[in-house]
Amino acid sequence: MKVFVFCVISLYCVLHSNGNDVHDTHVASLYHNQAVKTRQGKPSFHLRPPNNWMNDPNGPVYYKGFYHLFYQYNPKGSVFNIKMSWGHSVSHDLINWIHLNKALVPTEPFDIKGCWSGSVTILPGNKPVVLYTGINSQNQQVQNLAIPKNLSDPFLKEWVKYVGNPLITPPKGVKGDNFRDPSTAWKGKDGNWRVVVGGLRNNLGVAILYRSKDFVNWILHDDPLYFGVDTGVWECPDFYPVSTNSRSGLDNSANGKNQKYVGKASFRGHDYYTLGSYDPFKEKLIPDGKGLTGSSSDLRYDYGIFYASKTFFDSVKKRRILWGWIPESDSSSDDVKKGWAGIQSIPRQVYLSDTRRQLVQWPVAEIEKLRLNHVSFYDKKLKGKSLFEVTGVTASQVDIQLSFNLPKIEEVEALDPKWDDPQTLCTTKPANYSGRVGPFGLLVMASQDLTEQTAVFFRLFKDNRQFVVLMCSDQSRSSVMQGIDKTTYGAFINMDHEDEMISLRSLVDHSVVESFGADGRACITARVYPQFHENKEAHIYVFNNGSRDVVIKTLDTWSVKMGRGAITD
Ligand code: DQQ
Repeated sequence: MKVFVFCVISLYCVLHSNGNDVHDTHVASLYHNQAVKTRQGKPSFHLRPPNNWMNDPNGPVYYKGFYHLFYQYNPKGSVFNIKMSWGHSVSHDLINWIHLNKALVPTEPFDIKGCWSGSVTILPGNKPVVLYTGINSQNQQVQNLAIPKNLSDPFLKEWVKYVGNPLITPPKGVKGDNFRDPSTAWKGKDGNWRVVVGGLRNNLGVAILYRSKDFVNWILHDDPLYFGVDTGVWECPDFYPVSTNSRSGLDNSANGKNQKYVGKASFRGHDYYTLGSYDPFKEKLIPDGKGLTGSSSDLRYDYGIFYASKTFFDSVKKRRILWGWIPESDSSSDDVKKGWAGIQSIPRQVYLSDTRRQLVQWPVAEIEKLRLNHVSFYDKKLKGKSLFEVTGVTASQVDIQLSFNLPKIEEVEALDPKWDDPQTLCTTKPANYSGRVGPFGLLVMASQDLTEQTAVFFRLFKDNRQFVVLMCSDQSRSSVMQGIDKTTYGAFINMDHEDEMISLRSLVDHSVVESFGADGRACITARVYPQFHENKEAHIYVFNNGSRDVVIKTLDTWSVKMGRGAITD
């Protein structure tokens, strides 16, 4: 019976027993009829393997009808171990997943101590290849190549490591344990491939550039493509063009007129990016601002818990999609008890904002296929110091979207110039700290008596005649349990003069709360583990703890059903 349940739920057996029929309608209806209840904390529509530890997304790519996501995976348990493998899942719609066998495991002297993060590049003739970091027998980080065994297999189940590995070893000035995570490669006008590898060189965080004619022989470029001072080692660099006049994505090798570039690096627990222009002659990303410094003024993909992300160009739907690792914030011993740790974010479409000063992120439209039970209303006044419950949806698996009218700027408090760190401001002014306009927003994963609650909210300020919105995710009361990281997160959102309202969307999936402020101009992801949820259903409230009334312009919410391939008990 257990084996049967595992087969139905993971789809593993569907794939391995009846000729890869992933569109099997019978199995699909089994999924769709499942109750939305799962064990406490276990997400239902976020991707993770059936069990064990997962971290970074690796090599996302579209190939012959399927999206592939590889990921850092410890097959031996639910805690990190350097001897990582590449887990592998495929999907025809980014939402319903099939979990496959591991794609790469440590076997050779050039990766015997671990197959670490890397990327996929599609070579001419639609040939995907993997560049990944191997931890070699001397504990050095080296860059390796792997190719699919059978290009006619749309699942790309088997991968062959190149016999000439490693292709790249740590250059001068880079220690063997500070050199990793090759990016997707791009081709310059000269026909040569380029790739960046993260590292630390002479105390600078660096995206180290290599060039190659044949993808096998790589030549170091002396200067990094971009770098950061006082940031520590860079992990998982990502470099790609974005269109300046459309939301469509661009191929990594695109080099037309209307584009800017994104240079991203993961360090000190966050994913920072800069926008800029790319000088292909000097091989330099020239940042629009100060570049990457790791300070609170840097742009971040997500101001909560989200790391080691990677993007890819979806050549079918012409969009760029971002994945990030969302770690747990409970303890390692909890993870051992649970038997799993780490999930992937909902894939997010990324594009340049109209101001061209930042990126905007929005959950891929496919997630809307999982929506059930629409509840909505419009133009509702929410008096100061009041709240109401949103009913009619399953509050632990919910997609909730609302917008608030902005008041007259005269009504708003001035932002003190000393308040330059949004996370500190959210921590000192949490959800129960009343202001003039705000805090207002959502209480999610809340117990009925509100003893446990996660607050995602806005607080409005002005800087001269311009609105500055503080967006917060306050986990301080998310659980009565101890041993959980309940850090509060915050971000500033610069509003445009024309803005008349501010929107908030939260995707709540048991222990995950992914929130998108101002149509995706700021994102905050949190993990929460309320105790009540072991036995009772969650509640969701809209609240206003400011002294002034606010007006909810629109509220739309849906229960979210389980994605096919989601893991339950
Ligand atoms: N995780 C991988 C490394 C990478 C780090 C190891 C980032 O390749 O630098 O699992 O989370």
